Amino acid sequence: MKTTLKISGMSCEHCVKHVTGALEGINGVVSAKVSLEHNSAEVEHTDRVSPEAMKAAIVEAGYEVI
Ligand SMILES: [Cu+2]
Repeated sequence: MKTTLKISGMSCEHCVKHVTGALEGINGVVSAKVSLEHNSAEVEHTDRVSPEAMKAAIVEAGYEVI
């Protein structure tokens, strides 16, 4: 499955790495492509991963899902 999330609060490549790591740390996430330019994350994951779990990981990392 693929989910695209809109993220606010990222300002540099460090933020991108932080968000990528947070998403890829979720059990069931295969990969996360985070774009600073588009303020988005394209997440490939199994159907066991809920959008809420991905949002929670991003919020926990210090960013916002919009
Ligand atoms: Cu940053």
